[in-house]
Amino acid sequence: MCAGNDMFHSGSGGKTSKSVAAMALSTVCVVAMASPASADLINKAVAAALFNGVAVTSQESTANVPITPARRALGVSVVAADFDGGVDGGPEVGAGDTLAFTIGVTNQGNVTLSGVAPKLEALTFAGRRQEQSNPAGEADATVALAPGETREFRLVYTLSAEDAYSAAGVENAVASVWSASASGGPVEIAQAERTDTIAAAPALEISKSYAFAEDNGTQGSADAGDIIVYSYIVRNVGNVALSDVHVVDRHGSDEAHALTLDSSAYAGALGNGEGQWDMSETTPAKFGANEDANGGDAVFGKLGVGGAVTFIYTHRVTQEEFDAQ
Ligand SMILES: [Ca+2]
Ligand SMILES: [Ca+2]
Ligand SMILES: [Ca+2]
Repeated sequence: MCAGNDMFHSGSGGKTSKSVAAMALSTVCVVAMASPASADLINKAVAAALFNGVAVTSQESTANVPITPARRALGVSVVAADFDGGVDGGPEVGAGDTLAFTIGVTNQGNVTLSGVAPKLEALTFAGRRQEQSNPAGEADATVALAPGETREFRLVYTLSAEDAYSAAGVENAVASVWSASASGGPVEIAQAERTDTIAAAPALEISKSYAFAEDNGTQGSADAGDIIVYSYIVRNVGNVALSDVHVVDRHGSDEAHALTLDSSAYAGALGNGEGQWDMSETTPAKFGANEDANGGDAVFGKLGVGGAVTFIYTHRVTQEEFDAQ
């Protein structure tokens, strides 16, 4: 590199064969080069001038400047982790929905690094480790980072049924550990950790139907004394298991209700006779199991996600109920 003489920096051994005044009329060239095998920045300076059109040069003056050792280091931070429950099915977070991580990777060393990418070290749902490799996204991009530079990567993970339903409603049950990588040799990396919660979304759906077991008076219409079999299919459409599932069916249009059929208040045996409740599993749970340890009542103990149970009540229409319409 060549510069005006005001840029001249003296090192050691800066002798010249001509006066400083002569040099002031000319330029000073400083040659700088770095050797990868050396920890020094090698400098060789030569002074040059003219005297009556004839070149005058000095000897070489060397001043090797020690350079800072190369340090390859990446810092990682989890900038954000966003669940999208609307990808698959309802708005609650469940199977097929996504968890998008935004990972910041910073070059904390003093040399440019290439092939930089975030790396998922571990992802657990309610303590169960997910063995999938990196989530889909920009992790495969080959990125170069200058010292001090940060790049954010977005990676999208798709939840399995087991991921979603084992962790839903459990505080900080989703845990991730992140690091990063770069090409061209070892890199110092400080890992980053984060925990997240899949919000519980308890939800039930009921579908009611009826059929006449005894149809007196007007056919196909309820008369006092008819026997109607009511069926209620109750489905868990949320993302968490539900306990003590039962049906409350209020007959009559006024506030007092002429009759309330409440399966949780039933103390008799299950069956299909008049005045009896019956109950059975209709659909297995998508995750976990439907469980009803206590079979002696008309309350279903635990309905798993996606599971359905059918309640049946065999009812003789009362005069009061008929009058209340
Ligand atoms: Ca969903
Ligand atoms: Ca009838
Ligand atoms: Ca029960």
